[in-house]
Amino acid sequence: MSPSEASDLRPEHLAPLLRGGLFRAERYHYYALLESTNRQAAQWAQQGAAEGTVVVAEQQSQGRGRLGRHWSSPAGINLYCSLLLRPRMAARHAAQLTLVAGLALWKTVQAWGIPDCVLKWPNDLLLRGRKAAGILTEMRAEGERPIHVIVGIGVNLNGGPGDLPDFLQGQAIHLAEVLLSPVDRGQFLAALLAQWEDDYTRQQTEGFAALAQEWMVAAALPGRRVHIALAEGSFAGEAVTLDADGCLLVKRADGMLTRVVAGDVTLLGQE
Ligand code: BT5
Repeated sequence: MSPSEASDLRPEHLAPLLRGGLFRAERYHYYALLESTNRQAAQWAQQGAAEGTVVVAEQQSQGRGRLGRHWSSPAGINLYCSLLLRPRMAARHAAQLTLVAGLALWKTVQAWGIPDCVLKWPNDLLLRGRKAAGILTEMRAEGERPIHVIVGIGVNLNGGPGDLPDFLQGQAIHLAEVLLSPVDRGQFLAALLAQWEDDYTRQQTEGFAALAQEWMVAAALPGRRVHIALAEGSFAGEAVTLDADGCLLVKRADGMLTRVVAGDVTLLGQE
């Protein structure tokens, strides 16, 4: 990693790129090394930090995925960032924010000149069938009211296969492997934050339904047959839409609508 690659997420580089709405320079916190940006953002939240606080680290020693899984976070090449939100919505709908983040990320990657990326419900961005990014949403709530929500986004940007641990070889990919040139991490983050703010504002003012169809398109799902693997078994059907809880509605062959709360969704060939 060269110093210039390392420097482009530093506040002095990023501040002029931020457009100054929700995500302002004074709410941007940059670290060389953290256990987890989500963890640090939660600490800021407990101390009363404002919505729009952003935590970024060059490297994470205990980057987190869902269900206690690990997020590989080598230094200086990728993006590890967490957004602190104080949304006006029911706590049970917080999974929508994972979907909003995915949509904003998908649009940002598309605008970067990578048209063949696709969202995988609920929290992955795939490129050429491999995982390029993941989202982890964590919440503290009192009853039905979220006190804060942390949306953590990890994007593989400038690494190559040699930066991945053995167990991720063939499963993960970096944007630069597709672009064949490095991504300016500061520009990418600023674009992502601007896009996130637009989509989040829509979700907060119009409701998630205003974004559901866009999300379905970003996941290449409308009208597609999908295979759903659940803990209790699997089935195939046609993806219909996302409901207010962020669950995927799938129509089975017998016409029955099934609500997928947690499961693995695979696209089947067009029939
Ligand atoms: C996720 O979990 O995909 C959510 C990842 C969120 C990471 C960000 S980084 C900033 C913020 N701070 C944190 O501590 N976390 C967030 P999940 O769907 O559970 O996927 C985890 C799985 O993805 C692992 O079990 C691996 O198989 C795979 N994986 C781990 N690191 C990866 C990487 N860098 N690229 C692609 N796949 C990876």
